[in-house]
Formats: sequence, structure tokens, C-alpha cells
Amino acid sequence: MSDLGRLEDLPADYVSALRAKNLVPLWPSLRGVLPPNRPIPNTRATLWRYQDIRPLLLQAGELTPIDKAERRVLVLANPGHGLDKMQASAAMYLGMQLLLPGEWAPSHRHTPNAVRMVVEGTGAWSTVDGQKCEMVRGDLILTPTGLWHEHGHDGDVPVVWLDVLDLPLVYYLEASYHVNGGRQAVLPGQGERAYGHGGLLPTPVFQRSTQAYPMLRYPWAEARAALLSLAADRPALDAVQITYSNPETGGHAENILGFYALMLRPGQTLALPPRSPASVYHLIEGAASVSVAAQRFDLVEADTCCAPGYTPVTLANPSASAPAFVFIADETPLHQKLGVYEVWPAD
Ligand code: GTQ
Repeated sequence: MSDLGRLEDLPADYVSALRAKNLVPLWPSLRGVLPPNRPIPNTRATLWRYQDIRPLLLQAGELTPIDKAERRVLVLANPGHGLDKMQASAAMYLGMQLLLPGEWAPSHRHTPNAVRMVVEGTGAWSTVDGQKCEMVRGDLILTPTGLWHEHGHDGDVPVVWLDVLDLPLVYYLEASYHVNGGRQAVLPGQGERAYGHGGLLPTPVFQRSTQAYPMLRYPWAEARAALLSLAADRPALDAVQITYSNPETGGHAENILGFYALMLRPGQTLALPPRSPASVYHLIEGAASVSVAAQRFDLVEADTCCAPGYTPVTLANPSASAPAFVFIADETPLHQKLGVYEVWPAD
């Protein structure tokens, strides 16, 4: 590979003359934007322990009333992007949100897509597009682009959930904005009841095509049961994994980020090949280690970590007797739609 000319090799008055006309020479920066053989990610493998987050989040509950926060969230920020960018990866945002008994986070809608993975507490709900979704630990609740959503709490203990949004991408596209609305009327019809039985679809399904997102709540009890029954049916299957999908299209539940639940059998080690999308791992139940290249994180329940793309990730369940359940979010739908999705052979 030949060395390319540097900016310092050019006469300073030439560079100034270019810049005065909003022009920049490519060659000094060419290797930076098109590095040889593999991307140079800003995303760093990072671990956020729930035992660190929880007391600070509860403190936010004392410091900032909900009407001063609208959404009381501590952002899980990747230092590789700079904390103030509030990014977990190029396209993913992660936040831990706290709602206290009696609080209400008012209705709004926005262009970024979001999901909630419920971490602890009972009694809270999210109303999304008129569907009131109970929030139970491990449940996944979608708030896709453009749909009204608000969060309320009728219980008596703090409720915490993990928000996953494609905010960094939509913000980068200069397409991020929100609109405030009033309290939603709760409508009849709950997607998880109509669509919540695998392979048995309401007929004719395409009568519902006015609703781009027919199912908004994926109860953990159903996902966990699906994983256990898949594992029992396929004893030789390595990746006991399910994709949260749109039951009408069979595609990903949302357009930009992908969401999955993975079961690691007792003692299992699962090596994932390097893939172009960055990924996030949140432990729902059990114990798991996540090794990202040479770095290893030991996750206990409610811990969250991320891995850059193009990097091998190995998951392991240290328990000899209990399965581990991991919620995964990644940028696969985005990469596939853009045509940049790649899987590399393991080293
Ligand atoms: O709950 O609607 O973490 O609008 C960031 C932006 C949560 C929400 C976040 C949001 C929300």
C-alpha cells in the first residue's frame, strides 16, 4: 500500500484557499474514511452493571420529579463515542428508565423507534397506539416510529426498564423530532392476544394491514416458554434463539434494530462469528459471560454490555444446572436493508 500525501505536504496557503471555498482534499483523509481491510469502530466493548445503575437511578427519582424530566432515564453511553453523544453504538441508544408509583410520563410520539425491556418492579404500563401494555419483568414492548406512547404506574414499587432506540441513527439522518399529545384512549384489541399463538394467525391477516405493527407486547412468559420448548425439541441446536418478529410479515419487529432472546443451556459456550452489526446483550435470567474479542464481561441479572461490529463474540453459561436467558439487540435489519450486512468466518 502506497503512502498517501499528508495535509502537511501541501502549501498552507493552498489548503486555506481550498477551505475558503468549502473544499477539502480527499487523499490526506482517504485511509481514515476507508481504512484497509476492516472498519475502525468508535464503539468499544462496554459493560454497564445494574448494581451501579440502580442506586444512581433511584437517586434521580429523588432529585428530579417526573414533570421536570418527562422521561427519567440514565443513558448507557459508550465512552468510545464520547459520553455526551449518548450512543451505545453507531445506531443504538440504551437507557435505564425509572417510573415511581403514581407517576405518569406523558404521551408523545417520535421518529426514532424504541423498545422497552422490563427490568424490575410491577404495576407500570405503557399505552402504545391505544394498546395498554402491562409491564412485567422480561417483557418486550415496542414503541415503533410515529406511534403515540405514554407510561403510567398504578403499583407501589419502583419500576425500571431498559430503553433501546435507534436514536443515534435517526438523529444523524437529521430526522429526529417528537410531538406531544394528550392522554390516549385505551382501545379494544390487544395484539399479543390476537397474534400470541405461534403459527395461528387471525384470518384474513391482511385486513389488518392498516396497522404496520400488529403486535406491541411480547410477554416474557411466552418468549421463555418458546425457548425452553425449542431447546427440548432440538437437543443438538447450538443457538437456541428466537427473533421478536412482526407476526404478519415474519420480518423483524421493527425496521432498523433487531431484537432476540437467546437461551444458553447449562454449561454451554456459544461462539458467534464476527458480523457487521454492533450488538447489545442484557441478561434476563441466570448468569452469562460475554467475551468480545479478548475482553470478558461476567454478567449477572439485569447487567448490559455491548460489542462493536466485525468482532467475534462468545457467550457462556457458567451454571451447571440452570439455563441463562439473554436479551439481544443489534443493527442487523439496518445493515441488511442497506446491503452492508456481512458475516465473517471465525478466526
Ligand atoms: O420513553 O418515550 O430513553 O422518548 C428516550 C426517549 C425513552 C420514552 C428514552 C424517549 C423515551
